[in-house]
Amino acid sequence: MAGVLSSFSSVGKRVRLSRIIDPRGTLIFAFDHWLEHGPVDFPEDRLDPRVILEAVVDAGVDAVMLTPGDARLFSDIWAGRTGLVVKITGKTSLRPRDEQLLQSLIGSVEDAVRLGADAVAATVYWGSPWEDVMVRNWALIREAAEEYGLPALQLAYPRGPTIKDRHDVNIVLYGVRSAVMVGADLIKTYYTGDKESYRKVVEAASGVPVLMSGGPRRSNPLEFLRDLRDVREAGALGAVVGRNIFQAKDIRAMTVACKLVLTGRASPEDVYEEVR
Ligand code: FBP
Repeated sequence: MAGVLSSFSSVGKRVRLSRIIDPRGTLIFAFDHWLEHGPVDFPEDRLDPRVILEAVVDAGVDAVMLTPGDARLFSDIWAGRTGLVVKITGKTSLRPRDEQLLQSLIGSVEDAVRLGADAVAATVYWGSPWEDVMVRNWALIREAAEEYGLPALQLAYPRGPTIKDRHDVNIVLYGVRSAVMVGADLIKTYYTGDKESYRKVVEAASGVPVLMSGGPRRSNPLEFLRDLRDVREAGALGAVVGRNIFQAKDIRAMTVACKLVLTGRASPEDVYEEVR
């Protein structure tokens, strides 16, 4: 733990991060999809957010990442049982296509503090026509979070008209390097598809912990579990996963499997039977 945390001079940040970071491999559950994507992400039997959240918390994630409204509404599920990251930017998929390259402010650092959050999160689409707005918002968020000793996680997502392949290693590490330069305490970004290239991404972060963003559900969970193993072996801190968990056949089993693989306590093949 000291390794990851020692670079943080703020006592508050160190204490809060220690509540959500497992140095063996951190698993954070992302659950802002109703806002970001809408019903398309939720099959008939997954319409109730409480059922999903209860299963994931019960299975033992290190933290949940929620919007301010959901964090308040579902505090009976997460409080005292797991860490909380409050994401204070968002957008819907109902917007006109090109405006989906903007994440709007949906809350504040003070909201996160009031909710008892261990970190605050915000997205920057590096390369978007609205990059300027998101970077300005980020600067204000980071500064306010600093005041409270609250770690600031950036979802550093390269996305915009000049970007052909958002998983390209040079594009991903450009986004990561940019996130470091604007003061992110933790960075969540895309997987580049293999261990060697992800090592470069982790190196570009200059010691700022990197978490892989889960992405759309893989039809074969074994492939996803192998990615988790590889990102960990590449030196990343862990992963922030949404769809690959809440759209899994068995949410609880998939959560446990992800955690075991990320912490190196089981191989993807060991746990595959439980989640296939
Ligand atoms: P997933 O594991 O489902 O990809 O969740 C991670 C996340 O960053 C969510 O926080 C967010 O809602 C979603 O991905 C964004 O997805 P998209 O890349 O389609 O905008």
